[in-house]
Amino acid sequence: MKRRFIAAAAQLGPIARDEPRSSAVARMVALMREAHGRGAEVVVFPELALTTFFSRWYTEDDAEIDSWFETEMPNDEVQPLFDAARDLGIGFYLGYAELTTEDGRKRRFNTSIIVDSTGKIVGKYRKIHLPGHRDNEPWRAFQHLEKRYFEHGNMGFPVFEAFGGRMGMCLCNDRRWPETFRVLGLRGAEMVMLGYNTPLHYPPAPEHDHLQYFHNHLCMQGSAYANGIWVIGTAKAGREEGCDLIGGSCIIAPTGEIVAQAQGVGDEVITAEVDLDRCRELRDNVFNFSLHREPEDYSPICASKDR
Ligand code: CDT
Repeated sequence: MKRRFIAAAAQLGPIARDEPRSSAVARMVALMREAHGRGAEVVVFPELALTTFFSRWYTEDDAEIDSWFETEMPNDEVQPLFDAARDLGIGFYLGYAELTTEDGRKRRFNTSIIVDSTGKIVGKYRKIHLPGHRDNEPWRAFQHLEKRYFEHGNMGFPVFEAFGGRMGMCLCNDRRWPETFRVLGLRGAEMVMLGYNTPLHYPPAPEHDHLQYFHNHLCMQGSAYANGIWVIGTAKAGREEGCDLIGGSCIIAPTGEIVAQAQGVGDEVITAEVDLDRCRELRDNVFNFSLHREPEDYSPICASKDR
């Protein structure tokens, strides 16, 4: 595939608690068709794009938790998205909740995949920075129980050859951590795709609520620039089960400039022309890692913490 192509972010508006996956998938297929109509060859969907953001509710009921997860990918309900991708010849990134058996036990991950234009899964990532808390905290207007419902991702930050270049992935809270992008950048990523579900209200520090859109773009733009990579960030947005999620889906050039941005908080496609060779503008110059990085002075970054 050529290194210059049109990419899309396909923002989703809210998904209701009782909305079936088939409906979310039909919405995504419609967005994929629109993106394809605008010439896009890659489309990025949000984090946990098949269901409502269930981490806002506390439950101890294992069966209820499992009901939010996928045991296979693709499965019957998601297959239409893979079929559309193959028919249109378009690749995509998708976030979903993954239930699997590994090391002889049941495991749950917040996962994303890259699917190529033939409908084949060519990359997988499991979220590393899980925000929020483990136990019920009734003082909050809503819970954020990712630490309860998901395990820490066990795949590191891999980079995959796809779409004519080197692709990295991350998920939501990962984007706030410069380390995410630096590891991907060191591995040669030229584009990082990510989906997010970010409430407008942050219960532990509500004085930052008015900064949610700013912080969203700040971290992605800064990391795009500091690593010379394209970033596509896609929201699930709008008022979902009484909880407002930010929009602001965007495509960011390696210079840190936003080159396309969603205008609303509903289902919306944005597109931009991406030239992967533009990464060189940064990576051959101000962020030439082999010439200018000083890792000997960065050792605290890699010191381990008590888990
Ligand atoms: N999904 C996700 O990671 N959301 C977090 C919310 C803030 S932390 C409770 C985020 O970083 O956007």
